[in-house]
Amino acid sequence: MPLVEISIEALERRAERGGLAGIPTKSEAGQRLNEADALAMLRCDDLALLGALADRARQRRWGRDAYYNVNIHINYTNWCNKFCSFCAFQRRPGDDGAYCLTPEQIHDQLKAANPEATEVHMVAGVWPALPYEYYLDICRAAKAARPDILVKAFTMVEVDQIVKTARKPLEEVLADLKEAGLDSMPGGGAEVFSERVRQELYPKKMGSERWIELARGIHHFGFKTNCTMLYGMTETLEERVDHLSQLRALQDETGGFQAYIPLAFHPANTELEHLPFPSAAERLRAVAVGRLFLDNVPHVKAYWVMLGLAVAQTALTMGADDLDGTVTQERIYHDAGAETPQALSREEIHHLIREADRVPVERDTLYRERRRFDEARSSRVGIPTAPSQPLAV
Ligand code: V47
Repeated sequence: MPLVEISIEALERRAERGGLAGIPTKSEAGQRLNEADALAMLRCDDLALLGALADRARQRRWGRDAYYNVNIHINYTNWCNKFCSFCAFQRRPGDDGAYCLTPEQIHDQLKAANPEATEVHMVAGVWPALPYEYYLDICRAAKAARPDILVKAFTMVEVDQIVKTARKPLEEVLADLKEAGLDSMPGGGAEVFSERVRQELYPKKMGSERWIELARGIHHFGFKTNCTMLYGMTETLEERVDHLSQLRALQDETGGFQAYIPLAFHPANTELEHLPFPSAAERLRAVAVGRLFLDNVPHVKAYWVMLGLAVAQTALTMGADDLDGTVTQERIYHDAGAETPQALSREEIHHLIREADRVPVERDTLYRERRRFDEARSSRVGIPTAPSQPLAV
């Protein structure tokens, strides 16, 4: 029986047993959940119930659609002076494996990359000696190689450095970046907005106030961004709730976040290697709670690179409506031990989505629909039949 036919009374009876009394009624009525509700949901081990509630909220907004895009990741440098304990990607110039791509290299990589890609996602480490022109040049290089591609680049941490390097007001920097080809921004760099955790694990990175101030300025300027939460380090559940609450409050003010992406901490090759990778249940809970609590953020992304394919696919039935994209060449999570493939083909993404009983919808960076693949298994547009074997996870 489809979940939509389960009565509120039945959901409430079950919610009471799971410590979530009242949450189904509020959520179904479109009433905002409060911080105590969020904490109860993060503590709740009735994942099936949470998933069902989140799925109903997703379904009211997106029906059976599940989004993805055809994208390319370019992590333009791993030089970084922030030395965050959770990061396996950072290097100092001269270290083994350290690199910084020139604009020409970025141009050439994009020329050679999947011709169907509509987005390049460029994020990297922070290195103050890189000149202001470098950031403009890499946007220009991307557009020169692929005039039709949308450039989504620079987390708030990178923007903070770019503004310092430019010695100009944020608005002028954003205008320069826009002219150079920037179209939107990703969601990273927020980590978790707890001053206690920041002092312990990433003291050189800016605090939550600056992150919020930059995001506000960027949204007011007119760029859309995403938002994230890096969870599974040493933060408490209360600190996770506070983070989500701050994101929701900013979204009420600006409406500039397109998608929320819960980022599960990958400990391999980091100073926090002793910590466990969040369990599949915890990763799914993070997706479901994101959907239910962040009622004003339209999309919840199941970023398959870090969730794993099976969990990302299941997340499509527990609140997520987006799988990110084909993601060629990602480095940040793979350096931290992610065992997911380096890229997925469009066919593999369609297969994951269809097997979750959803309809693949290709979007661009700004969530404008490009193509809907609502035919059964074979395609009108030449997409081969999905593989009959389950995908490796
Ligand atoms: O800010 C770094 C996180 C972020 C690790 O907006 C780690 O569409 C887990 O934000 N384990 C960058 N996470 C990536 C990012 C992102 C990814 C995909 C899509 C979008 C989007 C944004 O990755 C960093 C940090 O929070 N991170 N190291 C790690 N070991």
